[in-house]
Amino acid sequence: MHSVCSNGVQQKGKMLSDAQLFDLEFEKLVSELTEQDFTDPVLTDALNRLREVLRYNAPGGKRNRGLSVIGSLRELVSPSELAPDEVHRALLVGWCIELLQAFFLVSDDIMDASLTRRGQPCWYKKEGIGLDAINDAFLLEGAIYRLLRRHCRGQRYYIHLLELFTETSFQTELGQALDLMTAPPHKIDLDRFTMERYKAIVKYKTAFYSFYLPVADDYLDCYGDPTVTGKIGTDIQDNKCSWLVVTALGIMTPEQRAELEACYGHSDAESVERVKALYDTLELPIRYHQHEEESYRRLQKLIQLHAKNLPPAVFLNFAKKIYKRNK
Ligand code: DMA
Ligand code: MG
Ligand code: MG
Ligand code: MG
Repeated sequence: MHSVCSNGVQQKGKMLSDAQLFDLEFEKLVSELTEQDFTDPVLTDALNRLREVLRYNAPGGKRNRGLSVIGSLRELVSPSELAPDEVHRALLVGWCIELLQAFFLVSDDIMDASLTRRGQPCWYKKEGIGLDAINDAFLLEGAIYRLLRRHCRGQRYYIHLLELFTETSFQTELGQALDLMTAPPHKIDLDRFTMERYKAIVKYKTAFYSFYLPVADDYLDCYGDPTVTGKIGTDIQDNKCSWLVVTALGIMTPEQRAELEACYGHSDAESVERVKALYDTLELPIRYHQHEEESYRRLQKLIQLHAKNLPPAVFLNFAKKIYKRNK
């Protein structure tokens, strides 16, 4: 029997935190998807592949998005009114968000020609995987809807939940399209990099699906420590319209612009270093931290203003996790 407590569930006499419950749920979901759903023996190899794809790509992140579902539920419903199966569904929906994230990341790393993710080689970079990873990304996406169907079909919010996932996916895909078309390889045109375009990209490619404080992502692409972030940045090489380059363009001299023109979007180490040196001269790390603080203050005000019927913690808890993050 499970009995629900304020910040965890008692299981076999042991108190488990939400994070621990979340991890246990993953193992259940993997066996459900790979052992119970299809029993036709001709599918064994495909299901083994699915298991491998799930295990390599879904866990291993910060799990901010996934854990925020159960976290928000606990802000909204008092412990005595929270049924164990509601807790279970919140964990499950949390994993569906992590699967959506995994689906986007597997594809994103192919498109961005990235090398590492979460401290290990990107999935498509693994021996023998390559572009077959495209279908693996589809498997991750498909897994979301099988799980939602199995566990939430009987809920009155089922259709809304499905629409939330499909709408958010589409918004993210539009954001990825903008991100990619603003960064055509070998066609360096700094005039494309405007603050307006930058904001549209981050709003669609990340904010919708993860409440991201926009820009933290871009800063870490250049200044993050790969041993901490688990990924090596590629924005400069990929000619990306990032917060750093857009901000730099707004404050640089014509001479500095000519220098940027000559080395942005090139993948050799010397060009990348020249761009970074330019960023340092323009004191972008300091400007970024000022911007981050301002954004956080603005966010807190907005939350107070608009979170009328909901506990502000639902929004604030997430913002707190990514404010001043280095990962
Ligand atoms: C990634 O944007 C967006 C999605 C939807 C995965 P990005 O390429 O800037 O992410 P990262 O820097 O983690 O590769
Ligand atoms: Mg990327
Ligand atoms: Mg990308
Ligand atoms: Mg990025």
